[in-house]
Amino acid sequence: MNGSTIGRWLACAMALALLCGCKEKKPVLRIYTWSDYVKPELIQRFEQENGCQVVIDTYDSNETMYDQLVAREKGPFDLLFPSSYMVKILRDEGMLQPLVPDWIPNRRNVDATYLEMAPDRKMVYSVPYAVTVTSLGYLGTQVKDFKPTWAMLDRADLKGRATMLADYRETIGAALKFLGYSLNSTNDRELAEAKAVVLRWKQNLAGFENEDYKEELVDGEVSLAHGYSGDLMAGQGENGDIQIAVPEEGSALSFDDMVIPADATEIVLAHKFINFILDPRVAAELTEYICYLCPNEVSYQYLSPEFRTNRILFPPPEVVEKLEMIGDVGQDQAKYEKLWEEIQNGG
Ligand code: N2P
Repeated sequence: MNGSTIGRWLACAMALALLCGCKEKKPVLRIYTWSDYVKPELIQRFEQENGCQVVIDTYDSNETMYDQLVAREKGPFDLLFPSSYMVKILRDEGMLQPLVPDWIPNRRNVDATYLEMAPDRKMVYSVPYAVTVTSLGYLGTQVKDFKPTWAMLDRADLKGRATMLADYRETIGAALKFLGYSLNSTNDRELAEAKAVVLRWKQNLAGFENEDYKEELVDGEVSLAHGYSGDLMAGQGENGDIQIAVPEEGSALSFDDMVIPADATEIVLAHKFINFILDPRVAAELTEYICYLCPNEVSYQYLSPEFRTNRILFPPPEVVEKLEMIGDVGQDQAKYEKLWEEIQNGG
């Protein structure tokens, strides 16, 4: 066989392999999660290791995700990343399936301190993905005399240069904390007071935003933003003037968890994904990319000193004691929805 015959055979073989490859249908893992919440390289690694395709769709709040699931306009999905209070709502409504513990051996790496605070401590339906400490981000050179207090949102010199989250449990929660109440309050008088505070803040704000505030702070379009800790931290990487503080009146602590919906089809692959994320080295890589702590105790040794000593990722005890987990308020969720509608329409 001469060189050109071998060449032709090789070309044929390659074409055949390509053809077979195209015909072979890869399983597709459909993920519905928050924006900027995965590291693309890790997704590629998972795809390669498991011979699958991962398709990601994003949402900007728990409530958007819930509404989409109910409306069935997207999906079905194989994995969701709701906050713990929303996990409880989904579970109570029969929208989740229990996890198979034996398929997630890396569950043992989850940080027990965080697990103790989680509503689903035994990880029956959910496994923690990342922790958020809701904070205030601000531009150090633009905001004079910054004080770590929600009262910053009242500052007249920041009129039109501040934003708050378009996430009603967070924003009404911030007002409740400012007033000295629980951010899970269901008391009508306390909620009415909180509404009045948010309406007052609204007069001073550029708007309520869940995603755009990060770039706006980076670009200096706004000087103060109520935001999710990791988004603010990631912004610091782009603009070194950004500072982050947790208001002294206290703030929200939330976990986003990995859950498998009841109508998922790639159940084994979804478990493999959860187990992959819980691998200590993967978790450390993810923490450093998304800037939210993956509460994986074994992973902490792999974090760079800069991340390991970060006070937003690992808040000191005096901050932790002021944080409160956003919890499910049951039927009273309707009160929050109504209040939020009034806030959006009023003022
Ligand atoms: C990611 C926001 C996720 C944090 N952009 C909300 N808990």
